[in-house]
Amino acid sequence: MNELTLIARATLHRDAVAFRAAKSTHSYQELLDRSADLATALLGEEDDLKEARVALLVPAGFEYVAAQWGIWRAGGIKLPICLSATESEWEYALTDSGVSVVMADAAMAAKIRPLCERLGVRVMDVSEIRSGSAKALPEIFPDRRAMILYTSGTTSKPKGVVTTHANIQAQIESLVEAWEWSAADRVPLFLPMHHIHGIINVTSCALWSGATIEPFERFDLNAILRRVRDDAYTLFMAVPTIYVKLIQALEAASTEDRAAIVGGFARMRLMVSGSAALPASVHEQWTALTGQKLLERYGMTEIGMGLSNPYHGERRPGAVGRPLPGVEVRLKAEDGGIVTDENVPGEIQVRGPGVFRDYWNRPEASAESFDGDWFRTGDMAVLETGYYRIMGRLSVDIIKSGGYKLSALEIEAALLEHPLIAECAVIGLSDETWGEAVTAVVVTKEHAPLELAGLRDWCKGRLSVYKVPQRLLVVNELPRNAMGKVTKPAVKSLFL
Ligand code: MLC
Ligand code: AMP
Repeated sequence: MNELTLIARATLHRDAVAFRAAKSTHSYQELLDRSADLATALLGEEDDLKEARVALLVPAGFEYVAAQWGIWRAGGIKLPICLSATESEWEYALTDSGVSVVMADAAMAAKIRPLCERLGVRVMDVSEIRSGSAKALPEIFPDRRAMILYTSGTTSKPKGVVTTHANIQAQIESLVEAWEWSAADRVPLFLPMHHIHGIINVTSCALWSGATIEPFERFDLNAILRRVRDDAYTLFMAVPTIYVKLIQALEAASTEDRAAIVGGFARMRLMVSGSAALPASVHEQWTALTGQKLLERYGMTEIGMGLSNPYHGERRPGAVGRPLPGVEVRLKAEDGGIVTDENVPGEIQVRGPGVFRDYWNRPEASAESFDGDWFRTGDMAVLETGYYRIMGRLSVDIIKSGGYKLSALEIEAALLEHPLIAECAVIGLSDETWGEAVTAVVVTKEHAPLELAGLRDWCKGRLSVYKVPQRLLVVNELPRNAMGKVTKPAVKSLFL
């Protein structure tokens, strides 16, 4: 069969349960059949979508993956978009990537249709696509482009990270090997499906292995804890904010409930944390509560996963371990030299088959992000007794909140539209639950008063919920250097 390996492998587990949800279960064979139907519907009269961009706006679960595989089997590039984004965020992603079709479930189709009509983009409501009419599908070679994920960074607008099928396969194989995924695994899926953590680490690794995924439409803490207590899972993957929320929930539970839930966590074979720094204190609290030693790993949309504590061996709080299989990592010092010694900091640079192809339609940004064939992550690290430890980011304009990467510049651009804001600087301040809290420091026009609650209300509908400032400081002027440029370290020091 001329299929992509991820999809061909489903034939090894035809009757196994791929998705188990409260109301339905779906086998791997159903995934193959449904994705063929959706591919056929997408193709219409064509033989191959030839890398047309298809946006995906379907909640996590069977239908999401069937649509994802359908796009790939038809030869398209999948662009997953955030279910809770604002209309202007959707518009940016659809126009920047030149999407021709949006695949959505009935509810999301209704929401996005007015925008699509304005943009001249077709909406395909997957709930209207019936089964049974699959046609011959094109052969897809691994060097074809497969996916675009929008990522925020040091530019005010997000950039589309393009990965090929070969990149995706390399990212999956690395994790399946390192963390010993198998068909016996059962994993909950509650992370957003427009980022690699949910798409690759949870869903694609599980499906590669013949494992079972239990999807939740959102992070529904109580529903998840009920299933943990039923011993529903062997594996658990989450961002640090979720572990903080789980600790709070366990501490608030009755002794009896806590013991039952902790038992479920303790019996899992592996619990992973990543996407943002896991404070050593949270790592230690989790071990004290459940007996589980979290495995912390480091990754990025552009590279997949790069560094990981070991599955067997020491899992060190505060550290991210060693390079994963197939990944090469080096540290580049500020003076341009390659770091060869321990305890000397440098920028993490990554090379390997999992590293992305380029940023969509941004040749300059793509060229700048590589140092030869090494990808420049913009994260600083140091090697300490054999393990890497992340020290922070080179850019103060990148904020990580709840595991989401946010651009301070994008939030500043939105805030400057506020009728009372003359100038602003957005920073991330350390926060126990969210890792960093989006914080706005503003100068108002004619010193008009401005309250956080009012600002937050104004932001809703303009910025996704996690980009809305959590803290606000109104000042008479922003700290500037001798050149008149706002200096963010000085802005941060206003809070000390
Ligand atoms: C939401 N809220 C926030 C917030 N996000 N407050 C502060 N900071 C934030 N970042 C507020 C909302 O306004 C709301 O307030 C309340 O919290 C509940 O909102 P919610 O959206 O329902 O929250 P919840 O479901 O609890 O979400 C928390 C979360 C979510 C941690 C589950 O943020 C999440 O799924 N994060 C994961 C993101 C992710 O997958 N990142 C990976 C990127 S890939 P109110 O007042 O209305 O109650 C990557 C590479 C790699 O990084 O290495 O993996
Ligand atoms: P994203 O661009 O959303 O894929 O986020 C990638 C960024 O998340 C990285 O560049 C790091 O800054 C951060 N990150 C991911 N995992 C970790 C970790 N374990 N510790 C610290 N930072 C992390």
